[in-house]
Amino acid sequence: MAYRDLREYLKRLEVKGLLCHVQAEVDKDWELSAVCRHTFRSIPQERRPALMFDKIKGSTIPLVVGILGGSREIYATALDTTIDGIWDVWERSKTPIAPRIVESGPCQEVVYMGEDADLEMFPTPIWTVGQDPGPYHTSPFVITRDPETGVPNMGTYRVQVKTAKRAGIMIGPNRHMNFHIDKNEAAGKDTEVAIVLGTDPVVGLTSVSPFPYGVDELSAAGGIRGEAVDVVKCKTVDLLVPATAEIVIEGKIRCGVREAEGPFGEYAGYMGTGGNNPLFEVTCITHRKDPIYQAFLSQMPPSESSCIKSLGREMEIRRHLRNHLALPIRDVHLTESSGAAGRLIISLKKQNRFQPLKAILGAWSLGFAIGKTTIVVDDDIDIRDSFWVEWALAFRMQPAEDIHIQKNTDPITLDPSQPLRDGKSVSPYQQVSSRVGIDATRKHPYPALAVPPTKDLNKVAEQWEHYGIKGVKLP
Ligand SMILES: Cc1cc2nc3c(=O)[nH]c(=O)nc-3n(C[C@H](O)[C@H](O)[C@H](O)COP(=O)(O)O)c2cc1C
Ligand SMILES: [Mn+2]
Repeated sequence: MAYRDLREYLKRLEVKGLLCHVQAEVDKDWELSAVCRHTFRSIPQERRPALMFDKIKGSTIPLVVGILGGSREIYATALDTTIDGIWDVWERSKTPIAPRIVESGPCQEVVYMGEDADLEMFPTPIWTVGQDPGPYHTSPFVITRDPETGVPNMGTYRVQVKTAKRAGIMIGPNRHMNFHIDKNEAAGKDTEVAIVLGTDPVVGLTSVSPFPYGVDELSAAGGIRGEAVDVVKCKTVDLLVPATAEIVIEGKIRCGVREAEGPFGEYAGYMGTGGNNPLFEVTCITHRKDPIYQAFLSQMPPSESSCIKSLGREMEIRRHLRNHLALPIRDVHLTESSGAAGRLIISLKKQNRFQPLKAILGAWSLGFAIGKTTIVVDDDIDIRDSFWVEWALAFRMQPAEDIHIQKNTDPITLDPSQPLRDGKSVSPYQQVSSRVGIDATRKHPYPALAVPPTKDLNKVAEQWEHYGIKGVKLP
């Protein structure tokens, strides 16, 4: 049974001991972000809890963060599975189930129209204090519709709350919402928008994951849940939103209007430049009684953003390499420190010498900018442990033969190492990057491993206590 809503899911996190309530009153304008940073920096991923701030200064609305991507365990719980089951559950997105329209839903229990619709009524935090221009929604599920086909799209794009009525949205190049804005603007029209905050967890996971253009993320979510997402009609725009959402902000992107937005502390760990970006004007706000506000932690890795992105993208890459290119892939990993973008590691059970390069080029051919450094290793290497990846790089790779550099590739737009042009930084639309692929697989028969015989290791493990060496966790 799929989770009905955010609340049911939070209960499950609590039962599993994965949600920590912060009962002290916290100031969202400086303190909250620092509490999150310490939590993510100091608690290793395997033990990191999601956080629920019960008392935000000046607000009656609690805030949850880390609830989708605080850790892999949390992500698996969101999908109602185990870490090993994530792949199979995610595969269900390939058999979508269309949303089911219902007459009414709790997301519209409280309605604010016109002047009463105030974007500043929520405890929206300031994330990089002193550098972000103001509060940002980091976990908006932004729904728009293709004006030609009528197919909806949902994606997560940062939203800067500017005033009670206006917000800025940063939509990267090739993001699907841009196609809708472009088509509407060509016809001189505004773009209707619904910003959804706080839903059943699968909806959020599909909002941040790359599906091909034309796939309705709410249908993909239905497929994963094994049950349609119930949706209701918005009050002021012609869009459908999850009926059990905590908060829905309805409004319009003004045709042809662009305004300063950002800068914003980004997932690469640096300030991302702002720019002239679309302007959103609110027409209506609806929410549940006693709503819960959801945010994603981004900025410096490790973050919720990099954990979420790594899992969604790893699955897409793995699917492509295995299912389309028939490569014997064991595992695919986008590292947390690279913000699940810059560094891609692939392990495979090599059958011939062409497969590592094929895996590298196959991953690069996907439409999202990942793997500026892509490393392929044999299937005996644990690619989630950087120690063993470095071991493979040290002893299974010869630079003159095994490094492949590709120029003129699409960029990771928030990567500050982009070369300057005429001494100036280049806009995301004009950046051109390059990539390196490293084949760190064995190219010929290798000497035996220099470790004690397995039978001796096993025997010693069996009688380990007898040696009195404490603090060792044997495999
Ligand atoms: C925490 C988080 C924040 C994100 N912020 C943005 C953003 O501000 N702008 C953007 O274009 N993409 C952002 N993304 C990536 C998009 O959500 C992602 O690429 C998604 O697939 C976009 O949907 P679309 O493919 O339907 O356009 C963010 C992802 C995460 C996990
Ligand atoms: Mn999409």
